Amino acid sequence: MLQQQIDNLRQEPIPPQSLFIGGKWQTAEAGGSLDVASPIDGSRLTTIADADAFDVDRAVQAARTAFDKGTWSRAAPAERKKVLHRIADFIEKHALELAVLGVRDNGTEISMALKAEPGSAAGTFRYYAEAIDKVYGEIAPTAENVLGLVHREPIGVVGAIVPWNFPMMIGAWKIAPALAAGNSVVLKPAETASLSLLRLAELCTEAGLPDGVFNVVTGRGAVAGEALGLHMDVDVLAFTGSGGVGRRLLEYSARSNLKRVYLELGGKSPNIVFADAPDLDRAAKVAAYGIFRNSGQVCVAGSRLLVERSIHDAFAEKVAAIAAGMKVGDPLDTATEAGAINSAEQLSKTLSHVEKAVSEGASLKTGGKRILEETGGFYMAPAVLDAVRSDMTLACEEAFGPVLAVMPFGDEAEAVRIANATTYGLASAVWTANLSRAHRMVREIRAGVVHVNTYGGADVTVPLGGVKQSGNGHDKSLHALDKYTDLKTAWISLS
Ligand code: TXE
Repeated sequence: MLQQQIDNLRQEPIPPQSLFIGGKWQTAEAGGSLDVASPIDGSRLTTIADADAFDVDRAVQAARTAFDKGTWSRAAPAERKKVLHRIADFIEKHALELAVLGVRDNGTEISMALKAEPGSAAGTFRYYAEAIDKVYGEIAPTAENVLGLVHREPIGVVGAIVPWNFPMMIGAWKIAPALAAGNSVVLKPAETASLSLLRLAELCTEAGLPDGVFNVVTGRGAVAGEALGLHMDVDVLAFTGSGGVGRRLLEYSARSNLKRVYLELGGKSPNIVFADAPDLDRAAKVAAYGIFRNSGQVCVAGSRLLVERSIHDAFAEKVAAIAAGMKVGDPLDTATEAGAINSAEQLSKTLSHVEKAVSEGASLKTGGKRILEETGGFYMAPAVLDAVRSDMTLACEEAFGPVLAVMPFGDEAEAVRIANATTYGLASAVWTANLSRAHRMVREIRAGVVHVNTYGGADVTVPLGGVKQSGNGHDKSLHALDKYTDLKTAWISLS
């Protein structure tokens, strides 16, 4: 039944897409467009508008006008809450349509996309809908003759730049708290994953979000993204993507209006398995799924598997066997466990990571080759590389594909050393039955999240953010509201 519905939706033609500015579809001023390739079979799916600085300026102006008008920014939080809940209702009502559209664009397996994309986006809108009418200001503990009031206000125009791996989920992590707090948003999706976010913008308007409060400009990062980053009237930039672009955004801010910049930049996350892990079979399965789902295109993926030497050989074999048995292929088949790589470029980048690792001395245990080439799509067999050392490229650089680096360690101190021998610090995990060791590891590992006896679980109630070069600031949880609100002090003399 579900498969039949998906198969019907996958046939639907996708018309050429426009920009969504001021609550309306608008063409790019210069008339440019970009082809969108299907990761499923390499065919031309549709086109998106190729926005330039002029279009970005129109979107920012629409956002600023809406903000200044105050219909949204000054609405009672309880009113914004109603609209945000309606947006969540609309996402849920159109969940399958949104998920299939997103998968046709980005290649994530539908079993994961359904939960992670519309599923999590709707939950995120509901969370911030419920949160925003419970956020209080403060009365400062001043002397008797003054009153110090601390107000929390929306900041203004938020520019959000998001990647292709989970466009709706990551988009919602930024859009929902920004809107809940009363800001206007201009969103720039990735070139290869714009479609579901354009549809989301339309649904937001249908749900009652005033025109101009949420705008979407599609196009090239180096053009539309740069214009958003340099715009003098954007107050906050919220970004998920590569470290290279993150650095540029900081430069844009410095060269323009010192807008605040929040970065989530991926990782090289260690998944550490001690010999006393409670259930090694489960640990092996979770380790494999923790890197290979969505074909490794996950910022928190456990891409370095650190295994205690006494169990290393057997454990690496187990993980390699699970990887070799994973069902990779058509992302719109509900049985598929790992879908397509998002683009031809990303596929070749990922394959070259495998080649380089082998040339530097790693041992390829399984996978690492392009598969299903006859479909025209971008598929790769999950790769497990053993005997990886911290000085190898694969241990240092994010492959952002289905590539697992296995690294043995001798004791707890060595595990900590290897785990922290990276410029990144996003996610991590430790598997052990020893409670004291688990707590010690949580303290010692420099990462935004440390999982214990699991990998990758989380929900909107807990913050996600990195340390070191994985970025700054947090998505999700009540803490995310700090990025999209400002504190204002009223100092009132009572004498
Ligand atoms: O990311 P980019 P790409 C990592 C991962 C991957 C690598 C490259 O290692 O292999 O980045 O992926 C916009 N000014 N991650 O090329 O380029 C771009 O249009 C402003 C980790 O897709 O960082 C898109 O909307 N914006 C990751 C967004 O930035 C610019 C998720 C991300 O694209 C721009 C994705 C510019 N000059 C990739 N250039 C994670 N943290 O989860 C590009 N963009």
